[in-house]
Amino acid sequence: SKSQNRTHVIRLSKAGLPVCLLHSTEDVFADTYAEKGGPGPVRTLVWRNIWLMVMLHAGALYGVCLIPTACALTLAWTAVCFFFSALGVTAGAHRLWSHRSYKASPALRVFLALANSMAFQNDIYEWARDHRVHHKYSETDADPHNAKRGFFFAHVGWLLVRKHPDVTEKGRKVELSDLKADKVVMFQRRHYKLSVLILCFLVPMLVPWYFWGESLLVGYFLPVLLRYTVALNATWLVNSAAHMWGNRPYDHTINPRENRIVAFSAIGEGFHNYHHTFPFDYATSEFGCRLNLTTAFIDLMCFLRLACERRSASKEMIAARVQRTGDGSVKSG
Ligand code: ST9
Ligand code: ZN
Ligand code: ZN
Repeated sequence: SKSQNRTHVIRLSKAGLPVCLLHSTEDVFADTYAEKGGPGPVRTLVWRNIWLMVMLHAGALYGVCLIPTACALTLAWTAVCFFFSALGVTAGAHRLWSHRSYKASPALRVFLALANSMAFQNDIYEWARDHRVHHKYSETDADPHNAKRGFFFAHVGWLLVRKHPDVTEKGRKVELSDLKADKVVMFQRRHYKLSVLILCFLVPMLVPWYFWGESLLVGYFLPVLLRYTVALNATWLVNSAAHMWGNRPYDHTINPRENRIVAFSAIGEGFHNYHHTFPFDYATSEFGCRLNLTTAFIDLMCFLRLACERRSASKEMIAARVQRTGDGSVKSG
């Protein structure tokens, strides 16, 4: 279609290399898909997931009650675990593997895959597959966490029911060959359960017990359950809050918004109007490291020669887009 051609030209002149053609349009909104309309398919609740999510959040609340009894080092360790697992999602599954917004050395990819298992948000392959479908079919039945179905569905409800058949149908056509060719991604997928057991549960719990004599109870409820639950909700806020509240300086025709509270809690992932407009930009924002620890991390990795080829939208491209489709609001960098 016309709009896809336009996207192609932009992406090509930006990256310059035909290599990027392979998946260059996989994260760009496709206006060719029409929802079938009429009554939707039945919503099938997955009781196992509902039960696990309720238990997880109850456990996290108990973790909050245990905070006064924890060693200071355990609290610091909980924050460290939050930060590493967040990076595994933001710098890893999201900016590297879903959007290919920069290149990472094998050593960095191994680190990010380990951090990603610590985050326990589905393996990288599944996360990136769902996320490419989210960008391409945003706010339609084929969007795994379609925000048109309300805050709760976009936040966590989508993980508690069977997927809409359009998600799977459209998802099958999305280009994933780059992920299949990535040995680190496929290794993590093959050994996902074991890696989650070790990195999301055992390591965060046993480190405080072994090194400074924290109780296993506190080790389980703070750096494991509370940290995991907070990171999940921070992530989900990008799908719920940042698709509902905030301004739209880059494109007022789409739902995603600029939300600074989400940007802060999701270490840089709340500039969501910008991100859906320029999904290839490694910073997910035009304001670099502002409220954006993930961008600072990727910059540090480039400085250490562990990453390279950061892609970003040019000042001219942004200004032209703001003129053409922005809502005229003051930007929230
Ligand atoms: C979690 C993920 O929380 C969170 C992701 C959030 C994304 C945010 C994005 C925002 C931007 C980035 C911000 C980062 C901020 C980070 C901040 C950090 C502080 N395409 O799924 P199944 C096929 S996970 C193509 O079982 P059901 C495929 O063949 C939390 N095909 O469907 C598949 O088989 P396989 C923990 C697809 O039965 C088969 O269908 N995890 C696609 O409908 C069956 O798939 C959980 O809670 C597709 N898109 O079940 C688990 N999808 O995979 C939750 C499916 O083998 N998940 N297929 O190839 C489940 O239990 C199930 O998926 C279900 C649906 C019940 C939800
Ligand atoms: Zn989104
Ligand atoms: Zn994205």
